[in-house]
Amino acid sequence: MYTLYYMPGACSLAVHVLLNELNQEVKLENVSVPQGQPRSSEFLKVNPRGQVPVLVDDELILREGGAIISYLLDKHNSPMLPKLAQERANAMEWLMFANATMHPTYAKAFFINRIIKDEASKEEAITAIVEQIDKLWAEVDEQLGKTKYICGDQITAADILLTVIANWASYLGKPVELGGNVKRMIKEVINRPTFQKALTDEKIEYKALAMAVK
Ligand SMILES: N[C@@H](CCC(=O)N[C@@H](CS)C(=O)NCC(=O)O)C(=O)O
Repeated sequence: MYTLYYMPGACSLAVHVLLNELNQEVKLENVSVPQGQPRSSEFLKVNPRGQVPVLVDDELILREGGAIISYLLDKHNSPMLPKLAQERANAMEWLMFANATMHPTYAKAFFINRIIKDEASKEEAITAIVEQIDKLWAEVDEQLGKTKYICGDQITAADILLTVIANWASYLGKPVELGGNVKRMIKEVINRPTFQKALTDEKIEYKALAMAVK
């Protein structure tokens, strides 16, 4: 059985949903702590960076979301990560866009919210970051104007991760612009029983659609 170290609603939620999609049993380890408190020494032994997701599969410990997602989808032969070179490259590009471009842009805002105490400076920085986030979602919206899911008719891991990230709007303190195509894709994804089960198990609400402007 897999073990997934997670924090409710974090990027680890995408791995949780994918494990459900793959019909895999998982032992869930919630490692969240109140803000400012250190993570448990037990978890820091598994990941000294203190970040989620971490997936344990027997002897194998994986600590990067992109590696975990591609490992699971390959191992279980899932169409959520295509095999053919060009289709796979396209799916990987969008997965990396979600994980290495969209995700860190939100992370900048969370960092600033935590670190900067001066309200005016904080406001200025967060406004600039939300402008960047809006531009990234506009790119996603344009792509979804051409295809049902980000890579075509087949849902891929990038759709799941983007849907998870969109729900972080509640931590920004400012509304994000989500276009109509993005909202349509998100509705499809959150209506999947695998997504609903993960939300219930992590005890979180999906608020991104209600909070979005545009
Ligand atoms: N590069 C890592 C980043 C993971 C990451 O930033 N995880 C966030 C949650 S979405 C986290 O654990 N944040 C808590 C922290 O950095 O202390 C990955 O893609 O897995």
